[in-house]
Amino acid sequence: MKKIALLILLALLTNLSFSQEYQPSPENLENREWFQDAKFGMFIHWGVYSVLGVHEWVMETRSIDVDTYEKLPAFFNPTEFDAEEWVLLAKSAGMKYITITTKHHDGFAMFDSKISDWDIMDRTVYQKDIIKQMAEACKKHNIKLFLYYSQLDWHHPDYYPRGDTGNKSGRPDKGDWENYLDYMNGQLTELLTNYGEIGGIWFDGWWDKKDADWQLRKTYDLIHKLQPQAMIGSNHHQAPNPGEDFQMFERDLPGENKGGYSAEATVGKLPLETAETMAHRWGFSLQDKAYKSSKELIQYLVKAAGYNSNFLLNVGPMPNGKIQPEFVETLKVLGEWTDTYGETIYGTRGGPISPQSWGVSTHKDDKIYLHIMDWKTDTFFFPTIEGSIKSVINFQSKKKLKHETTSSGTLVQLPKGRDYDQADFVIEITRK
Ligand code: FHN
Repeated sequence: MKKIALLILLALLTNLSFSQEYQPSPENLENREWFQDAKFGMFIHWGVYSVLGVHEWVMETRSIDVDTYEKLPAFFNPTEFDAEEWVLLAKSAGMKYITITTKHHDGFAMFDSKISDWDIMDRTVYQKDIIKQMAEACKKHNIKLFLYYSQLDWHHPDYYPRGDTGNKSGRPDKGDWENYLDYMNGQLTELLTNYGEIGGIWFDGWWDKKDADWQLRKTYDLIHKLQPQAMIGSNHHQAPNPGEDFQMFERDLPGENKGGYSAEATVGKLPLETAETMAHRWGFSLQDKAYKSSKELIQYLVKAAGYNSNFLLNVGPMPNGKIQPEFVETLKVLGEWTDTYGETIYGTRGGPISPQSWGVSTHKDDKIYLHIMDWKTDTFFFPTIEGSIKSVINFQSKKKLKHETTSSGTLVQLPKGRDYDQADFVIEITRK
């Protein structure tokens, strides 16, 4: 009898550990490699909140209740929106993928959701599926599409018990959490069946209810079943959970905590991504003029690559469907940079020299690229690297750089009179 009980227990445990272990499919692993090679993506925060020109948190920060907020979609009529224009803008900046908000914390679906009328089709005069248009344009121009989905919902009554936010929405103090999870899984099913092959799902908002039973495994399994290649990432600001395929950081390079979100975000082994925005806010904000310069953004992209991470750069389009001219201008400069220097980041991995105060290194095959971003003299020393050095050149001019290697490293003579303010001076080292 005891033996039978033990066997049953063993069987249960084996089954449990089997079901707990997530094995990414070959397509998923391939997508992860592609993702790491891609390096640069465009993040798009767009929703009906753009009408108010404040930011995507306006419902919460201005304490707008659900009934009042429901008046907003009527004003959202982006007649100037041209998905192809956005995709081509991203492409010309050197971006290889786009991650767009399908539903932010206000719960409003920017796609045709049959299981909700809180969506673009039922509440706006515009009545065109934004995600469909983006999916088609991305496919046409060979850009992968990732879908942002907020698990946090300030509108749905069943997002209950409420979390840290969304408590001023005037919803009744009741709700069925299981119902909400079904709704979320239902919308994810729509997103994964109606828009062709997608790159992945970018979750956000878990942090609002850290102790809730999110049943992540069920949701993650559903996604991987519908689209095995789809990479799952969650901006929960923590180490990755089982079932996730990439790890993202908000306003921080992996391992740093300058943005204030990453204190608990231990860097795991999955492909990495860091998200920053072109000004300060994510969603369109009329008053936000904290535009980052093209130099800052180039250096962010390069640093991300040196940290073995992708860079997801955000724009918050205006309610008319246009991306503001300040962003377009900067993206053009980024495009000029990626045209010239793209080779030193795309397809590379971080290292072999760990990030330093002067900059970072990237490598691919027999090449190592030293990205010097802050160095004000004409001689430059780098420590010993594995293998012997065949050549050291100025990546941009392709001219050889005089250098001398000793047992501790190599001293390089940089071009006299170079521009010390250049965003990135790249030394290309070829190994034998
Ligand atoms: O609350 C959101 C915020 O609006 C924005 O979407 C960013 C993007 O990384 N993530 C959340 C905060 O962690």
